[in-house]
Amino acid sequence: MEAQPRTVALFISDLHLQEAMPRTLQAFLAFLRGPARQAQQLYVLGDLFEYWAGDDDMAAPFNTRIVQALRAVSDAGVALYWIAGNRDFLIGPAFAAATGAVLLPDPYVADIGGQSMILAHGDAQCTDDAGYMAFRSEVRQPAWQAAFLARSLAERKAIIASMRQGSREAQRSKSNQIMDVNGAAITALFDSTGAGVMIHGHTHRPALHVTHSSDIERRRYVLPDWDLDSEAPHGGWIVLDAKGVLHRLDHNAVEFEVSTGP
Ligand SMILES: [Mn+2]
Repeated sequence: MEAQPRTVALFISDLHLQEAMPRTLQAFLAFLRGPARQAQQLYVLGDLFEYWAGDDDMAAPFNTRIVQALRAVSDAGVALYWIAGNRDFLIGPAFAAATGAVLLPDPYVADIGGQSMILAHGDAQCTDDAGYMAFRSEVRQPAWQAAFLARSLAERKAIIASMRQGSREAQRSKSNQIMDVNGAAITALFDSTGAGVMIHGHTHRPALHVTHSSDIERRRYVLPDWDLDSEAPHGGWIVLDAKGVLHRLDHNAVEFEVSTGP
C-alpha cells in the first residue's frame, strides 16, 4: 500500500484566543491534536491571541494550556513558524523557546515545497488607515516595547484593555475600505519579491484574489478568522499539499471556496 503523502504546510491566523471564547479554544486545540500533526510545517500568521501582555503572562493557566498544546505539536516533529499580529506582537523569545516556534519577520518570503510565498499578518499593508500605521510604527520600536514591558503585568493589562476599547470605537468610525489592505501596497510586495503567492490574515475577509502582472498570475489568499462562539461559527485554514496545491478548509476540515476576485 502506498503511504499517504504528508501535508507540506498549514497556515492559520486570527484565532483571537481569549477566555471569553471557550469553543474557539476547543476547536483550536482539536486542530492541534488532529490536522496539525499531519503536516511537516505549521505557520501561525498572527493574532493567535486576542492580546499578549508579555511573555511573563505565560504563567496564566489559559496561556499555559495553549503554549503546552503548541509544544506538543513541535515535539511531534512539526516545524512551527510564527509571524506576529497586531494583537500579539509582544510575543518574544521566551514564548518561542517554550513552544519551539521560530519567530519570523513580517513580511517573510518562504520557499515551501519549491514555491516562493509571501507570508504576512496583513496589517502592514492596510496603508489607507493612517492612524493605525502611525500607531503600528510606534509600538513596533524596540525602545517603546522595552519601556512597555518594564511596567508591571497588571499595569500592562490595564493599558491593553483601554487600547482594545479604543480600537473598537475607532473601527466603528472607519470605512470598510480603509480597514482592508491597499492594492498598491500588495502590488509593491509582489513586485519586490517576485513571489507568485501571498498568504495573509488580519482583515477577516477570507478570499482568493487573482491578479496578473504581464503573463504572470498572482494569487493572494486571505485567511479566515475563527469564532466558534458566535451564532455564525466560522474558522479554517489553508493547506499546501504534497503536489504543491493550496486548498482552503473550514474549521471542520471541509474544503470550501469563497469569493474569488481581483
Ligand atoms: Mn490582526
